[in-house]
Amino acid sequence: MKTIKIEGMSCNHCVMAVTKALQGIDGIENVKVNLEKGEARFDEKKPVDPDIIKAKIKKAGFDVV
Ligand SMILES: [Cu+2]
Repeated sequence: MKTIKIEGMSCNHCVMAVTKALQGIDGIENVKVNLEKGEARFDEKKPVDPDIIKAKIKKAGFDVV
């Protein structure tokens, strides 16, 4: 399980957007986004480039910190 910190989430709509963005990345599964903690947890079934994750999150309108 991997954990990343995400900035800019303020409601469940944001949580859904981040969840979808992460689920759309090849190799990532079991995505769980925590609004209160401002973080996302997921499993990598194969190594995923952190830059790809950052780019996807950014495209959804949020920042990985
Ligand atoms: Cu929101």
